[in-house]
Amino acid sequence: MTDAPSATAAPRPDADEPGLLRVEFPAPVTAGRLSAAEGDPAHHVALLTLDRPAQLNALNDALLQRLAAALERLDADPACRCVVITGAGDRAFAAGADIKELIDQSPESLAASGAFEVWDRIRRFRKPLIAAVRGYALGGGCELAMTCDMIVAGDDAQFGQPEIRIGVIPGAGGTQRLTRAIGKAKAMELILTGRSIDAREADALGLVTNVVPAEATVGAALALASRIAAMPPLAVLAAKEAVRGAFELSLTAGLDAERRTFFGLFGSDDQREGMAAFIEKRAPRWSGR
Ligand code: CO8
Repeated sequence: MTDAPSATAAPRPDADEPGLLRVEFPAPVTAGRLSAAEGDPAHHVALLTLDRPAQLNALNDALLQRLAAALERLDADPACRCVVITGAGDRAFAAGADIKELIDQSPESLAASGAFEVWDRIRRFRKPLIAAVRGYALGGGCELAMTCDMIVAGDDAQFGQPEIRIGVIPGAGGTQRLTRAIGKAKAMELILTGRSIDAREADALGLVTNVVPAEATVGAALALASRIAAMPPLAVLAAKEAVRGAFELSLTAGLDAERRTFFGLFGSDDQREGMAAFIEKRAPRWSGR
């Protein structure tokens, strides 16, 4: 165990605990996925691994701070075009916020600590974010997966918001994101009873992008990320922002924003290149401008 949970400690600095988060950029080679070729889009994909397997990757403050810092670095790095987040081991993406850190908190300590602002930092990440979920994605773990833009689920995945069973409610977006993802009737049932759902039910409810055999989860998420990384980078950022608008804006405001963004892309080199390549029947070469 590399990190000793502390119920009352203030947020801890990013650098003093090894092993909380593995950052691999570019993501590691998996059989046949990453070629040595310069233009391979897989070179533009990063893999972040929540790394507390003995605690089922429970999200303590130090881990979340490190995750937010890693995402901020990758956001600023033009070589990175897409990020996959997964959990170490085969039992969990993350089994929730670290209950051992939460147990002694008070309304005042939670409000004063600013610890939850880390979720806003994660949410601000501009590039596509894919959760590769094996095993438990519960509580804050389910909320982290839902903060991502897509979820690739292994067939052993379990999603749920069990906070009600320990006397609280979801606190990092679960009541809002789960309800938007699967609708009020189902979200109410899951949040009010704490029942978990398996990957098949999550798929049927529209919570996840796809379900794959458990061992193939990270590979499938990296392959999806590579397909996205092959797309023109500016249009990818614009598309993510526009789709997010569907969750946050009125229909009129969302349609306005989409139109403005669409028009704006006609000032990019990649728009001219993409359309010229189509007409000339050749592969496009994206400049990201
Ligand atoms: N926090 C801290 N430790 C945990 C957590 C957790 N959420 N989940 C598992 N662990 C630890 C266990 O304490 C245990 O450690 P140890 O070996 O030292 O006792 C180890 O991980 C293995 O867990 P179990 O022995 O319990 O494994 P089981 O296979 O018996 O059970 C379960 C697996 C069903 C997943 C079980 O561990 C469980 O119910 N975990 C808690 C799930 C939960 O309630 N999650 C919600 C937490 S509250 C929350 O997420 C609120 C979010 C608010 C905002 C987020 C802020 C960061």
